[in-house]
Amino acid sequence: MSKNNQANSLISPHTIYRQASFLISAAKLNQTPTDIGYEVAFAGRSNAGKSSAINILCDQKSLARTSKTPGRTQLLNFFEVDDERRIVDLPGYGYAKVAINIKKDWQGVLAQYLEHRQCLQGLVLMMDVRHPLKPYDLQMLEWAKHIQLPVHVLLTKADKLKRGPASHSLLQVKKALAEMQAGFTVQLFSSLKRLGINEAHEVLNQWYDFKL
Ligand SMILES: Nc1nc2c(ncn2[C@@H]2O[C@H](COP(=O)(O)OP(=O)(O)OP(=O)(O)O)[C@@H](O)[C@H]2O)c(=O)[nH]1
Ligand SMILES: [Mg+2]
Repeated sequence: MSKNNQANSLISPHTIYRQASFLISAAKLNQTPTDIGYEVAFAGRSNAGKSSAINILCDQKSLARTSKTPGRTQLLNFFEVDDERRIVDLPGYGYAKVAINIKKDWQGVLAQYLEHRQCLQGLVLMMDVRHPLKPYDLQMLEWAKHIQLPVHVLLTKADKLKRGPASHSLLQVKKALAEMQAGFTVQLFSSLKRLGINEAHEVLNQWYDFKL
Protein backbone atom coordinates (compact mmCIF):
# COMPACT_ATOMS: atom_id res chain seq x y z
CA MET A 1 0.00 0.00 0.00
CA SER A 2 1.40 3.45 -0.85
CA LYS A 3 2.00 6.06 1.81
CA ASN A 4 -0.94 8.09 0.50
CA ASN A 5 -3.43 5.28 0.60
CA GLN A 6 -2.41 4.61 4.14
CA ALA A 7 -2.86 8.28 4.93
CA ASN A 8 -6.28 8.29 3.35
CA SER A 9 -7.56 5.34 5.30
CA LEU A 10 -5.86 4.98 8.64
CA ILE A 11 -3.68 7.75 9.90
CA SER A 12 -4.64 10.84 11.89
CA PRO A 13 -3.64 14.31 10.62
CA HIS A 14 -1.14 14.66 13.45
CA THR A 15 0.67 11.54 12.31
CA ILE A 16 0.75 12.60 8.67
CA TYR A 17 2.23 16.02 9.33
CA ARG A 18 4.71 14.58 11.82
CA GLN A 19 6.37 12.80 8.89
CA ALA A 20 7.20 16.10 7.17
CA SER A 21 10.83 16.60 6.29
CA PHE A 22 12.94 19.31 4.71
CA LEU A 23 13.18 19.02 0.94
CA ILE A 24 14.93 22.03 -0.59
CA SER A 25 15.47 25.79 -0.34
CA ALA A 26 14.96 27.80 -3.51
CA ALA A 27 16.23 31.31 -4.16
CA LYS A 28 14.84 31.25 -7.69
CA LEU A 29 11.85 29.65 -9.33
CA ASN A 30 13.97 27.29 -11.41
CA GLN A 31 15.23 25.75 -8.16
CA THR A 32 11.74 24.76 -6.96
CA PRO A 33 10.55 21.13 -7.05
CA THR A 34 8.62 19.96 -10.11
CA ASP A 35 5.24 21.65 -10.21
CA ILE A 36 3.02 18.62 -9.55
CA GLY A 37 1.03 17.32 -6.60
CA TYR A 38 -0.25 19.63 -3.87
CA GLU A 39 1.42 22.59 -2.23
CA VAL A 40 0.31 24.86 0.61
CA ALA A 41 2.31 28.04 1.21
CA PHE A 42 2.76 29.88 4.49
CA ALA A 43 3.10 33.64 4.14
CA GLY A 44 2.92 36.77 6.24
CA ARG A 45 4.88 39.70 7.54
CA SER A 46 8.35 39.08 8.91
CA ASN A 47 8.22 37.76 12.44
CA ALA A 48 4.49 36.87 12.23
CA GLY A 49 5.28 33.32 13.33
CA LYS A 50 5.24 31.43 10.01
CA SER A 51 8.13 29.07 10.74
CA SER A 52 6.90 28.45 14.30
CA ALA A 53 3.43 27.58 12.98
CA ILE A 54 4.89 25.09 10.50
CA ASN A 55 6.89 23.45 13.28
CA ILE A 56 3.88 23.14 15.57
CA LEU A 57 1.56 21.89 12.84
CA CYS A 58 4.14 19.22 12.04
CA ASP A 59 4.84 18.55 15.73
CA GLN A 60 8.56 19.07 15.22
CA LYS A 61 10.87 21.40 17.10
CA SER A 62 13.04 22.69 14.32
CA LEU A 63 11.71 21.66 10.94
CA ALA A 64 11.48 25.29 9.85
CA ARG A 65 14.00 27.76 11.26
CA THR A 66 12.59 30.32 13.65
CA SER A 67 14.30 33.46 14.79
CA LYS A 68 14.01 36.52 16.95
CA THR A 69 15.56 38.47 14.08
CA PRO A 70 12.87 39.41 11.56
CA GLY A 71 13.55 38.52 7.96
CA ARG A 72 15.32 35.29 8.78
CA THR A 73 13.56 33.13 6.19
CA GLN A 74 14.97 34.49 2.96
CA LEU A 75 14.30 31.63 0.60
CA LEU A 76 11.35 29.53 -0.39
CA ASN A 77 11.79 26.53 1.88
CA PHE A 78 10.04 23.36 0.78
CA PHE A 79 9.07 20.54 3.14
CA GLU A 80 7.54 17.31 1.98
CA VAL A 81 4.60 15.86 3.85
CA ASP A 82 4.50 12.83 1.55
CA ASP A 83 5.48 12.09 -2.06
CA GLU A 84 2.78 14.35 -3.47
CA ARG A 85 2.27 17.02 -0.82
CA ARG A 86 4.49 19.89 0.22
CA ILE A 87 4.53 22.81 2.65
CA VAL A 88 6.32 25.98 1.58
CA ASP A 89 7.70 28.47 4.09
CA LEU A 90 7.82 31.79 2.23
CA PRO A 91 10.08 34.75 3.05
CA GLY A 92 8.34 37.28 5.28
CA TYR A 93 7.24 40.46 3.60
CA GLY A 94 7.42 44.00 4.92
CA TYR A 95 10.77 43.84 6.63
CA ALA A 96 12.24 47.30 6.16
CA LYS A 97 15.88 46.70 7.07
CA VAL A 98 16.64 44.29 4.26
CA ALA A 99 18.68 45.89 1.46
CA ILE A 100 16.34 47.19 -1.18
CA ASN A 101 17.71 45.12 -4.07
CA ILE A 102 17.49 41.89 -2.07
CA LYS A 103 13.97 42.84 -1.08
CA LYS A 104 12.88 43.45 -4.64
CA ASP A 105 14.44 40.19 -5.69
CA TRP A 106 12.58 38.08 -3.13
CA GLN A 107 9.32 39.84 -3.67
CA GLY A 108 9.63 39.22 -7.39
CA VAL A 109 10.27 35.54 -6.77
CA LEU A 110 7.46 35.40 -4.21
CA ALA A 111 4.96 37.02 -6.55
CA GLN A 112 5.92 34.79 -9.45
CA TYR A 113 5.69 31.70 -7.28
CA LEU A 114 2.23 32.58 -5.99
CA GLU A 115 0.88 33.54 -9.37
CA HIS A 116 2.24 30.74 -11.51
CA ARG A 117 2.53 27.69 -9.29
CA GLN A 118 -0.02 25.22 -10.65
CA CYS A 119 0.12 22.85 -7.67
CA LEU A 120 -0.49 25.62 -5.13
CA GLN A 121 -3.77 24.80 -3.36
CA GLY A 122 -3.95 27.55 -0.82
CA LEU A 123 -2.18 30.16 1.23
CA VAL A 124 -1.96 30.12 5.02
CA LEU A 125 -1.55 33.79 5.84
CA MET A 126 -0.18 34.58 9.26
CA MET A 127 -0.84 37.84 11.07
CA ASP A 128 0.05 38.79 14.63
CA VAL A 129 -3.27 38.82 16.50
CA ARG A 130 -2.29 42.14 18.10
CA HIS A 131 -1.98 43.97 14.78
CA PRO A 132 -3.69 42.20 11.90
CA LEU A 133 -4.60 43.59 8.47
CA LYS A 134 -1.54 45.78 7.93
CA PRO A 135 -1.20 47.30 4.45
CA TYR A 136 0.97 44.43 3.14
CA ASP A 137 -1.54 41.89 4.50
CA LEU A 138 -4.37 43.67 2.73
CA GLN A 139 -2.35 43.71 -0.47
CA MET A 140 -1.71 40.00 -0.15
CA LEU A 141 -5.41 39.30 0.44
CA GLU A 142 -6.49 41.45 -2.52
CA TRP A 143 -3.98 39.81 -4.70
CA ALA A 144 -4.93 36.28 -3.62
CA LYS A 145 -8.53 37.13 -4.41
CA HIS A 146 -7.45 38.41 -7.81
CA ILE A 147 -5.60 35.20 -8.66
CA GLN A 148 -8.38 33.11 -7.01
CA LEU A 149 -6.06 31.54 -4.47
CA PRO A 150 -7.85 30.30 -1.31
CA VAL A 151 -6.60 31.87 1.92
CA HIS A 152 -6.82 30.74 5.55
CA VAL A 153 -5.62 33.34 8.06
CA LEU A 154 -3.91 32.31 11.29
CA LEU A 155 -4.00 35.06 13.91
CA THR A 156 -0.75 34.10 15.57
CA LYS A 157 0.62 34.68 19.07
CA ALA A 158 -2.92 34.49 20.47
CA ASP A 159 -1.29 33.77 23.84
CA LYS A 160 -0.23 37.42 23.94
CA LEU A 161 -3.84 38.58 24.36
CA LYS A 162 -6.55 37.82 26.89
CA ARG A 163 -9.62 36.00 25.61
CA GLY A 164 -11.72 39.19 25.10
CA PRO A 165 -9.26 41.15 22.97
CA ALA A 166 -8.35 37.99 21.03
CA SER A 167 -12.02 37.36 20.17
CA HIS A 168 -12.36 41.00 19.19
CA SER A 169 -9.45 40.72 16.79
CA LEU A 170 -10.88 37.49 15.36
CA LEU A 171 -14.24 39.15 14.75
CA GLN A 172 -12.65 42.18 13.15
CA VAL A 173 -10.70 40.02 10.69
CA LYS A 174 -13.73 37.80 10.03
CA LYS A 175 -15.72 40.88 9.06
CA ALA A 176 -13.02 42.23 6.79
CA LEU A 177 -12.68 38.85 5.05
CA ALA A 178 -16.46 38.51 4.65
CA GLU A 179 -16.51 41.89 2.95
CA MET A 180 -13.95 40.66 0.45
CA GLN A 181 -16.37 37.92 -0.64
CA ALA A 182 -13.59 35.53 -1.57
CA GLY A 183 -14.46 32.74 0.87
CA PHE A 184 -11.37 33.39 3.00
CA THR A 185 -11.34 31.96 6.54
CA VAL A 186 -9.63 32.89 9.81
CA GLN A 187 -8.83 31.40 13.22
CA LEU A 188 -6.85 32.13 16.36
CA PHE A 189 -3.52 30.34 16.69
CA SER A 190 -0.71 30.06 19.19
CA SER A 191 2.42 28.05 18.59
CA LEU A 192 3.48 28.68 22.17
CA LYS A 193 0.25 27.32 23.69
CA ARG A 194 -0.47 24.89 20.86
CA LEU A 195 -3.81 26.53 20.22
CA GLY A 196 -5.76 26.03 17.00
CA ILE A 197 -3.84 23.05 15.65
CA ASN A 198 -6.86 20.85 14.85
CA GLU A 199 -8.69 23.68 13.14
CA ALA A 200 -5.65 24.45 10.96
CA HIS A 201 -5.11 20.75 10.17
CA GLU A 202 -8.68 20.53 8.90
CA VAL A 203 -8.04 23.28 6.37
CA LEU A 204 -4.75 21.70 5.30
CA ASN A 205 -6.40 18.28 4.96
CA GLN A 206 -8.96 19.71 2.57
CA TRP A 207 -6.37 21.52 0.48
CA TYR A 208 -4.21 18.40 0.36
CA ASP A 209 -7.26 16.33 -0.51
CA PHE A 210 -6.71 13.95 2.39
CA LYS A 211 -9.87 11.98 3.03
CA LEU A 212 -9.65 11.24 6.72
N1 LIG B 1 4.38 34.31 22.27
C1 LIG B 1 4.50 33.72 21.09
N2 LIG B 1 5.60 33.92 20.35
C2 LIG B 1 5.67 33.33 19.14
C3 LIG B 1 4.62 32.52 18.63
N3 LIG B 1 4.96 32.11 17.39
C4 LIG B 1 6.19 32.64 17.14
N4 LIG B 1 6.61 33.37 18.18
C5 LIG B 1 7.92 34.08 18.27
O1 LIG B 1 7.98 35.08 17.26
C6 LIG B 1 9.29 35.15 16.70
C7 LIG B 1 9.24 34.94 15.20
O2 LIG B 1 8.79 33.64 14.92
P1 LIG B 1 9.10 32.92 13.52
O3 LIG B 1 8.28 31.67 13.51
O4 LIG B 1 10.56 32.81 13.30
O5 LIG B 1 8.47 34.00 12.52
P2 LIG B 1 8.54 34.06 10.93
O6 LIG B 1 7.24 34.62 10.48
O7 LIG B 1 8.91 32.71 10.37
O8 LIG B 1 9.69 35.12 10.70
P3 LIG B 1 10.58 35.39 9.39
O9 LIG B 1 10.97 34.06 8.81
O10 LIG B 1 11.73 36.15 9.93
O11 LIG B 1 9.74 36.18 8.47
C8 LIG B 1 10.12 34.12 17.43
O12 LIG B 1 10.81 34.76 18.49
C9 LIG B 1 9.08 33.14 17.98
O13 LIG B 1 9.50 32.47 19.13
C10 LIG B 1 3.46 32.30 19.48
O14 LIG B 1 2.48 31.62 19.14
N5 LIG B 1 3.46 32.93 20.68
MG1 LIG C 1 10.46 32.18 9.11
